[in-house]
Amino acid sequence: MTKRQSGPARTGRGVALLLCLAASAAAQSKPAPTQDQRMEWFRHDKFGMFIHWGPYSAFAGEYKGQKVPVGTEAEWIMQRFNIPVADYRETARGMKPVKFDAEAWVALAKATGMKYLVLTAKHHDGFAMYRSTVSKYNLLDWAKFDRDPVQELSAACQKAGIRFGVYYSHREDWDHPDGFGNNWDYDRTKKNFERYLDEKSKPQLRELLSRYGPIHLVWFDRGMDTPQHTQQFIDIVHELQPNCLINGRVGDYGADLMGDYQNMNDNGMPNGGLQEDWETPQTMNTTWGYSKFDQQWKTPGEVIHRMVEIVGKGGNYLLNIGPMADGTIPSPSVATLKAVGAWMQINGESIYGTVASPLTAQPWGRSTVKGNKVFLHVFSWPADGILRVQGLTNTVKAAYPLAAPSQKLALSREGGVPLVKLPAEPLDQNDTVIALELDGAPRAEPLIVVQGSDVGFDLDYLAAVTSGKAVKRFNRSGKFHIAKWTGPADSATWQLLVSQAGEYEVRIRYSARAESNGAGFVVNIGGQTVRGTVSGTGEGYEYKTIDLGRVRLPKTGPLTVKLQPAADTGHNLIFFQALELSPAGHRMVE
Ligand code: FHN
Repeated sequence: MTKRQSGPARTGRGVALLLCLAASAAAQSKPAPTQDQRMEWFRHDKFGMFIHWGPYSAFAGEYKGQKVPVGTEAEWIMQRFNIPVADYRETARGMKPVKFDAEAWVALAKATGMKYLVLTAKHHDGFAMYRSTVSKYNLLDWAKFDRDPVQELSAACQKAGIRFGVYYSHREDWDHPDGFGNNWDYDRTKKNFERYLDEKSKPQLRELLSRYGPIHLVWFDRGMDTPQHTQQFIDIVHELQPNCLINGRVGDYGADLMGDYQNMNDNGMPNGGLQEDWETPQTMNTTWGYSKFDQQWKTPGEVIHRMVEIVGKGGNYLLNIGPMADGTIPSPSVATLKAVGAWMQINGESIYGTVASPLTAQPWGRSTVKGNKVFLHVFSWPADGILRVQGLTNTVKAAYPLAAPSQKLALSREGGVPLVKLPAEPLDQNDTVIALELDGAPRAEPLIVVQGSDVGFDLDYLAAVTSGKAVKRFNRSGKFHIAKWTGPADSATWQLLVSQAGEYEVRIRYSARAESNGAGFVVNIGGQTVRGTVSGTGEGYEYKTIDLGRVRLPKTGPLTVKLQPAADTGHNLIFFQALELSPAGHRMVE
């Protein structure tokens, strides 16, 4: 017997609506997560899968006999050959990914040791890889393929414990008459960008964030024109999914970071030292979208070495696959990912939850750090079987290969440098990881900037020790700087070794916004004070070199240089690039 409900009948849709309302009420009653809380998983997980997949995959790098050159991006084929919208749409109509298997893709990511996955829900070509009610130009309505990859991947990720994210090209859209980028079909002067944002970009973002369960990351690309527009996209994400992260490319590349973390340029690798959260998107060959011509695949060793370098510098690695239009993942990339996964199975502890290492690159490899352990990644096996850990000042309590923890390795010290007696043979041809247990958090000898024969010093972010709020950052236009200093407690200090006494010219290289006009800073050079006044260089990142006068360095030997704001400003003083000390009359090369 069926029990009759009292009150209005609950249809399936009615129940869903009630659940939705209850969920949103619960979300509203909870305080919004702090940025640190939102970032927790990202800081731990380190390694993600990027997937570029769309109608460009069907072109596979070729249009009417014209080939996208290897080394360039096959997903840009529409733009490269100015393919008319009507033509491109015909190819998009033929997209039938019958071999697409969300669970297999997610299983591959998981077996590789990746912890998050980001799919191109819409790339610059404007085609949605999910059922969109905002635009019929999507895989289901346009190509009549009756499966929704965003839905299937989201479900498969949830099942496998992988965090799911979507890439959404919010500014660039070559299909929409008002979107950015297509000036071959559409007249640039007649475009109403605001209309594109309101009709397509923002509503599609809302769809993605309200239909597919938890979205852990929205990966925007190519920036946005104004901070106001950027903020509107950020607000949509925060309104619909308060825990969701937003990558750095959400905003204008020439303006301050508005996302949760910074992105390097494509395949970008910083020299190190960044004091912010960052991620680098990287390719497996030389393109993001599938190209049948590009066979320049990275080897498992190259992928592992890059991962270690990225993670050892404090970043995240978002490694791309470019499936074919039918859903097949190119076999060379599958083979590489499986080999990386085998290494991760044994050595994942040296990657997940680690932080940047204070040690610089070593002749034999690199290092990563977790708590009181440093993981030595041995890429090339020392001929004498002794690992010299340059710069590490801690007492080493124990050493063992991560692949064989019971095999304790003999320790000694030579001239203050810790030595580890390695096993007879590498345990892994690409990277044998040796764990060192230390007496505390890893500490490194301070970096000393040594003077070249007669060229003086270029004191940049890399060799600086920052304190207070001053931090080393990347600017998305490809440059590194120190920013966020607002008062005298925020500083950068360098240790130098002077080999030539005499008269030196002092210059500073920075970019500054108009708000800093007239603010002062102080450079202390071994007890001598040089003062400067900031003059704005423009709204973007226009680095200028400014003369600060001369100092006399009376003797050779160690010298400390310190830069700090002269007074509290309440905002970032400058985007500092370098202090130059050059023997009088000698200008440094920029
Ligand atoms: O233009 C895109 C490109 O096609 C690709 O999506 C990469 C991935 O980081 N992002 C843009 C270029 O920076």
